Amino acid sequence: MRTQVAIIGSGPSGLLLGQLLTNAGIENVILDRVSKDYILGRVRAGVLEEGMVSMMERAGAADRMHRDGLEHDGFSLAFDGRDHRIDLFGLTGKRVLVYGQTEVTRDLMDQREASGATTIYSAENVAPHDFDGTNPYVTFEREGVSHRIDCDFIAGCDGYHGISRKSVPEHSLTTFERVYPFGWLGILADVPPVSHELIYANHSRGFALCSMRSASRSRYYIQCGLDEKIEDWSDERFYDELRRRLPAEHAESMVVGPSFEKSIAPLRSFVAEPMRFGRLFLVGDAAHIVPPTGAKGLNLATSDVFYLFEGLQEYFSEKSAAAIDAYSMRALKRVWGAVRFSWSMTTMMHRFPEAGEFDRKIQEAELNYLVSSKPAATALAENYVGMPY
Ligand code: RFL
Ligand code: PHB
Repeated sequence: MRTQVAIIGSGPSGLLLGQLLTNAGIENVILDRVSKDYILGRVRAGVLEEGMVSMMERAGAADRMHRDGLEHDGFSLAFDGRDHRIDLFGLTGKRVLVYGQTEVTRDLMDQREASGATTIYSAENVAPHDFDGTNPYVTFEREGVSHRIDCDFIAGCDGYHGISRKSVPEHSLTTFERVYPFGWLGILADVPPVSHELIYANHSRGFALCSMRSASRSRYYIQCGLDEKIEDWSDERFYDELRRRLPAEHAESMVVGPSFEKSIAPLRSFVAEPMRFGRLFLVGDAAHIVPPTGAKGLNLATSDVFYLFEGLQEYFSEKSAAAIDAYSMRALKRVWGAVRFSWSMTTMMHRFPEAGEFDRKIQEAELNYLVSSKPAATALAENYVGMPY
């Protein structure tokens, strides 16, 4: 088989890149090691920046998102027993859209199917080859048969645990990492959200986040130790702990109900540089991970796609490699901005096991500064709604 761009990974990065390429008449094949249903069963991000919303529009996959997504003008920082609202729209003129990654993925899969482009699910032993030369190719197995796809470029959209980054010789890669000493225990439940906007709570018992997927579906998280086991967290225990970390008005009015998803995610910051190796490009989580506190992971994957799509389009239509050559530098500049923001939100909102009284006082002072200074709140808000591409 031959194609112009072989895309490894059918998460949001791979699907979005694939759709933009297809719309521009550039042939591409997507390969994923798991099934479509497995991918649609994953519960991840929920907050989309305006840049991501316009990328979904460019992909032609925005109808359901506009119909069902919830526009949010602000969110709350809860500490000292009360809410402090960050007026995103008032401070920046921009909003965010609350719409789950699962739905983004479903919309992009539907659009891809409608446009007739090829996706190969349940592909085993996917491997990129010869990307340092001019004739790269990808091999994989399916139902015991080996296959080869020759291509002009390979896009590694296969997430943090994928094969693309691991195929790059170690000496060509520099990595930067911070692992946080806690995780997030999250649940999904069909109960109305405790508030119409998101609440990020800093509490002496640990961080909590009240988010949502719709007016009748809530997504709640609490900071937990890395040694916690899901089996030990009944819904009752989870809600009790969540309520203790929220201002009284929310704790009292919270509607509880059975969860249908419960998982623990560790928190880390990670960047691999550069993001291009000859004819292989790393995109999204394959190149970088941010802790979810700033809601940036999915949005960052999208800006990578934007820069790479521009590069590939310029290459195929104008035979110019200038934008491809600039891909890594342009993407990494925005990546580090989001890594810094996510790290600072994480540091400001969580209880660190090793933190002493001094650190706690600094955290309090920082939160008080944020909610009493318009320039400080604006800096937070402009990062939250997303820096321009
Ligand atoms: P994805 O979504 O991980 O998709 C990668 C795809 O590649 C496939 N794959 C392979 N295919 C072929 N061969 C291989 N060897 C392969 N290895 C992997 C996988 O099956 C998968 O389908 O990466 P992508 O597209 O770059 O998208 C990035 C986003 O998914 C990610 O940034 C966010 O979801 C991060 N994230 C969150 N971000 C937020 O903004 N808010 C959140 O609340 C939030 N929660 C999360 C998260 C990420 C999580 N992960 C990665 C474990 C919660 C979790 C649990
Ligand atoms: C979510 O809804 O899953 C979500 C929202 C905001 C975050 C992280 C996760 O910062």
